[in-house]
Amino acid sequence: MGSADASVLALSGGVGGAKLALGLADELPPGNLHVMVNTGDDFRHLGLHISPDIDTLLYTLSGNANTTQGWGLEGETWNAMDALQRLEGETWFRLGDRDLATHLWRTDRLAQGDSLLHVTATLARRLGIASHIHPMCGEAVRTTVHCAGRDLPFQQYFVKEQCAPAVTGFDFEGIAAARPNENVMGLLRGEAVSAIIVCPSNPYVSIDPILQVPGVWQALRNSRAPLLLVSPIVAGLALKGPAAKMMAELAVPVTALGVARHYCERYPGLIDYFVIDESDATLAADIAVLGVEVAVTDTVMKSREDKQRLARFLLALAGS
Ligand code: FO1
Repeated sequence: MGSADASVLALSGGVGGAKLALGLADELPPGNLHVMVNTGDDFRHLGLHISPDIDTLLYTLSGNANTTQGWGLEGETWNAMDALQRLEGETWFRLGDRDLATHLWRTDRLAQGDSLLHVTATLARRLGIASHIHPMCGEAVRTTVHCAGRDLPFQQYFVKEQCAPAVTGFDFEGIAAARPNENVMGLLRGEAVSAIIVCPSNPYVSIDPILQVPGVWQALRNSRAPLLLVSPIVAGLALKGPAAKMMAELAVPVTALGVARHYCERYPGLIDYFVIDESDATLAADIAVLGVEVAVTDTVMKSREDKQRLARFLLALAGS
């Protein structure tokens, strides 16, 4: 690290990724963090364009996230949802009163021809965020979850059915026609990136969609910056969300080794450092056989200090 110009590129889904992004933003000079965010969870609901992972990043980095609930804004009120319920409208996906302003504004800007890339950058600036939040692409990519006998749009699987159906696979509709975020690709070409950090997000539905936008994982692999990936599985459990349940249903060992194999098989040569929790230290030798450096540290982020400590560890590792 060292240079004030050195940027860090993080890849993130929602909650788990946003925690590390917050730690990185705290540790880096303002404006030096770039986060490339999954948009496979995006969907249209009640006529509005919802970008859940982008909004989790926006609300977390601006200090407004409801961290207990895991999504939406702190101190939210629900008058619109209550009124919608009285009208017997759809309320399974809950949009808070202030959160609604984000979706209304975004939907209106997109309808006027603005791009998701520009709309997101403007939202971040207006929320006072110095870091750069980059949707993985501007085109619509929609994650479909294949479950025994039926295919579910992501939010129906995740929110309406509470991740209960057993999964058999995933598809990212529209991905073949997607073009990677040009700002991120420009950053990678310009060689100002000193580290690429894959946050501890869900491999299947948060990080895979980003890496599978045509050209993205190859550009990351070809970058001179070291790529560090933090395992989202710690001691056989996902710290947040359905990753562990999905792995079990796909008959993948629910361990950091299972995660490492997933990435090393699909994206050969991508990972330089695979970062695991101290509780998984015994897996280090088996992971190293896959051809990556293994680093062991406390990866569990409960407090703000935990997030900053992990960020410092990763930045030091990238500079070593
Ligand atoms: N998650 C829920 O579990 N229930 C909700 O009602 C819900 C509403 C919601 C509204 C806006 C938004 O940006 C996100 C919202 N989420 C909700 C979270 C979201 O569906 C998931 O956390 C992500 O898609 C998974 O990363």
